[in-house]
Amino acid sequence: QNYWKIQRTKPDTDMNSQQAGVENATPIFKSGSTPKRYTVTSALPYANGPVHIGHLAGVYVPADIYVRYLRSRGRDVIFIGGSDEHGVPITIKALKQNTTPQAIVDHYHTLIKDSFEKFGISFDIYSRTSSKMHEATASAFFKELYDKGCFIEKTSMQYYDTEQHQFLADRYITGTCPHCHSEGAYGDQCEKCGSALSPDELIDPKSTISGSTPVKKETKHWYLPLDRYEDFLKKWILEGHRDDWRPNVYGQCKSWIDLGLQPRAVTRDLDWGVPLPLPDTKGKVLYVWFDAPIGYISATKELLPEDWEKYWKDDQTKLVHFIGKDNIVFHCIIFPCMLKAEGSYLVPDNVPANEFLNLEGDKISTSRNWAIWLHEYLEDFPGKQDVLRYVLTANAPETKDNDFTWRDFQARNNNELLAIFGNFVNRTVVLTHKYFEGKVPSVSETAYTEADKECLREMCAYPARIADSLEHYRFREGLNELMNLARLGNKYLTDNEPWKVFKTDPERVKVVLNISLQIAAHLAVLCEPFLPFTAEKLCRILNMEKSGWDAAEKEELLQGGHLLNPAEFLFEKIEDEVIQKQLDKLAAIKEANKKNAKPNYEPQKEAVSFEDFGKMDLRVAEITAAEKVAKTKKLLKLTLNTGLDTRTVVSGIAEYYKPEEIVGRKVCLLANLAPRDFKGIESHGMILMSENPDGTLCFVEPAKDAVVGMQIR
Ligand code: B3M
Ligand code: ZN
Repeated sequence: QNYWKIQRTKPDTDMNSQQAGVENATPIFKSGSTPKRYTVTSALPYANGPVHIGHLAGVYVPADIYVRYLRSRGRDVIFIGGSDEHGVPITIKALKQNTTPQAIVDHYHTLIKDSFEKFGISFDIYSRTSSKMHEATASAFFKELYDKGCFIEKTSMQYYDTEQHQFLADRYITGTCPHCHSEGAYGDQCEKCGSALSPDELIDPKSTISGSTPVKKETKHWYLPLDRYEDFLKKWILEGHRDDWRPNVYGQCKSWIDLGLQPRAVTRDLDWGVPLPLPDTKGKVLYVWFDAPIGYISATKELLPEDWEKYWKDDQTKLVHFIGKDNIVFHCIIFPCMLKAEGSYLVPDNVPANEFLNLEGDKISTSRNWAIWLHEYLEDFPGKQDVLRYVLTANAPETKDNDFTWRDFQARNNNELLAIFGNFVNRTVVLTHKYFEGKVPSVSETAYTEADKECLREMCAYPARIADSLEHYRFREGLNELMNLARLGNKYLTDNEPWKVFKTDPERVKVVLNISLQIAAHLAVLCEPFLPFTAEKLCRILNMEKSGWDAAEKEELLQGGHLLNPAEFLFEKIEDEVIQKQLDKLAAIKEANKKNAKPNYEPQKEAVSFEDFGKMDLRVAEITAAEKVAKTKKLLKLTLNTGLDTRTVVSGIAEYYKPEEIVGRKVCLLANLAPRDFKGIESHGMILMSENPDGTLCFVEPAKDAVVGMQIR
């Protein structure tokens, strides 16, 4: 039984201080107005493992495209990153590896920082939350809210592991999610449905340290009363950002607010974290999700000791948080309530959260090593950072979860980057060297045909078109427009066939190559946010200075007579064996997972009466035909001989069985399950399958001599 002795944070504070931090003039950027400066943050990755392609696609590549574009427009922008070094995932890893949390974060902070740098994620600072600057900033922030009476102080009964002599919060406790009923939800969040939880809400909680069932023990914590900021959130988000926040973000905020906000604990009984700046609170630290977002502020202070406040407190500053969808509630509800309570900080103008990226049809999972790790990619594909940036942007999970496959990676490199972008630039430069000693041919506009003029008009429309996509965080669309510019050049060159015309009309070829070179130069400017390594190489080939976005509004970027450098390949073909090696690596990981997977014995369900059991019509059936259900990955349409009749049953086993290999097999059928519709196919019954520890499914098969149609009792 939880009991709350609600004590006012400071007895002498009067009642309205309990409303402290609610009625204040938090600076809010006027959406749509022109910002004087930008503060762009990207989620601080936990320093308990490397970065993988899901992080890159979800957060860091879009953020980097956005800031590179803003810099290219000459805007005043700071890009803030860093490692999130507190939190239970880190202490659990330290426990498992018999080392200290500091050793864990030192190792992974360096690995992450280094791999971001090599991948061209262009932070202005990449800091860390175990820094002294952060500890001072976060504890001062907490103390300020405490002194203003913003917190509720509450003594309550919390879960405690008697074997480990430790309170259980966040990832120290796991159980069934009360909302989506999936296993493995944590004390602070369910990763499956994104709900923020408190340990008390978990069904059948267990300690993740000892596996034991925890007991309740009294402890005191401080809570931020989110419910007090409901009016502010409704006005700021539900009214103010209905049209410009992504539907997935807006929708999650709306359901959170509509569900009714509860006070959230902002402190924990842990010894790894920012210590509480209050007397007699040894062994208590700030909750990681209270301290981590303040990491954006402390990193800014580190970067700009004199000027940092302009980037966090001036309503001419546009604040944008790049995150994954599992961080929405923390960046759109909890952190803004903290900022609102403090009163002088900006709240974000936009939080363009991406959905999740899967790998070869399966959820990326650190614990199952089911990922493509950035540092390993950089080793296996030296010089191919832009290929991965390209593929992750082209497949970005901007509105729904998406899938990365190595075959698609290879196809996009070979058929798009190489065959369109690279091929166009290479032919243009090689022909200019061949026919005009590498000099941009001088031409007069009078020599332009109508088609030439149309092509140049099209080319000059791209800076504004791509800019519009990027200003509105539509990065896939922006990249596709960039490739349309490359397609425009490729088509123009192919249609004009300078290699054929040169013999008879070299003057014409001068015009064709001059225009093609202008397109190549525009690509060098406009591709930089997406493909910075390619932009650098292309500028070198064209012997041109890196120039800002607005230069690309001009038609002529390379004057007649300008000397190019020797041609180089921008991209190279990725061969099948290179991809096969990666696929073999993943197959080995899948195999290892299958072997090592520990069975998760689900607790026995509640008792049922014999009568209830008797209502089920279980019988032996035989599969007489099987086929895949079109446009689905998981479904097979089966024809069954049940002894009673021949019927159709749809079964979600396509990932585990090929149709041709199961015809003739006997199965256990639940024959009287109410019919259900799957993609327009009516299914009459259900085949019994068992789930293996690694999540794969297998048949529950009757004995060889079982007779088709007979009852199973
Ligand atoms: N460390 C990342 C995560 O939930 C989390 C982000 C903090 S941003 C302030 O994976
Ligand atoms: Zn859930």
